[in-house]
Amino acid sequence: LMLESRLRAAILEQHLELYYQPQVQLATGQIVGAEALIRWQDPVEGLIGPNRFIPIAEQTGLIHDIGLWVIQQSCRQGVLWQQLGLGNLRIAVNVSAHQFQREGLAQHIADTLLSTGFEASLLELEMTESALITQHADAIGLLQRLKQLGIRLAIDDFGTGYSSLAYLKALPLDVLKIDKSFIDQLPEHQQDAEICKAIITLAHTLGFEVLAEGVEHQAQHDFLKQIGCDEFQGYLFSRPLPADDFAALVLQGLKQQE
Ligand code: G
Ligand code: G
Ligand code: MN
Ligand code: NA
Repeated sequence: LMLESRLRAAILEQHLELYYQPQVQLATGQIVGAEALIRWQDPVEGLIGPNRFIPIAEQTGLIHDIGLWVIQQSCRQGVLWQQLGLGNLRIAVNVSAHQFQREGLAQHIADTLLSTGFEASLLELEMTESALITQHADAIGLLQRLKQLGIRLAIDDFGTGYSSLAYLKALPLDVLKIDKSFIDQLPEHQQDAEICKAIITLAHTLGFEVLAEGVEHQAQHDFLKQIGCDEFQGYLFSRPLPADDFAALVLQGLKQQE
């Protein structure tokens, strides 16, 4: 309860902040987008991570206001980066199951795209398979409505939840994000290596892209590139960064290409 009232205050006092982790194309090494990851900058405690306050936000319903803010802030940031010459960067936003249960998410996203001028095709929603499928009676209908806005849809932590092949076939997805647990022991772990290859083949067959999460070592990177994974993110390339640091990293990359 203490944390709940402090979280309410943090929202009002604008102490929530988005960090951005680069998403990198394996074939070219270029930054093609970012995952937005929320942080709470407490004046006393310092940086508080989402694992501590998102569950409370979900229990109290504060997740709805926070979630809308995350989407709006991401779109604003994307437009700002375009104006700064960073190019057409995609921004991926995490959406919790609770946000799907309330009407109006699609409408809010449509309104936000319009008011910010951010291109729909550059906004990506990340959701976990379990959240989507067990929490929503008409997951396919909801995703179709979101897809009609022109945004991209990604399954987060792929491989750890409950999605059936029938669902994968029916859902209008763009990206599967392979969970870090399958990446950790690459390339030595024979089963994980085969699982990653199988996910990539399956995803490409269905017309989805694949992003590997939590890549920390060069050998993981090289293996994923070799087996045709499209993108990766992880500490090997960069931790999640404050917006200005992210922009500096992208500009540095663009300079090196010249
Ligand atoms: O950065 P990391 O510690 O950054 O994130 C921890 C967890 O918090 C992850 O599971 C991530 O998906 C979740 N998370 C980060 N930002 C958000 C957000 O804006 N909304 C929701 N619902 N979850 C988030
Ligand atoms: O659940 P989700 O995939 O949205 O959250 C990703 C989480 O993983 C975030 O907390 C993010 O900060 C963290 N993360 C990103 N890259 C790495 C990595 O290379 N190693 C580890 N240990 N965590 C990472
Ligand atoms: Mn995520
Ligand atoms: Na994930």
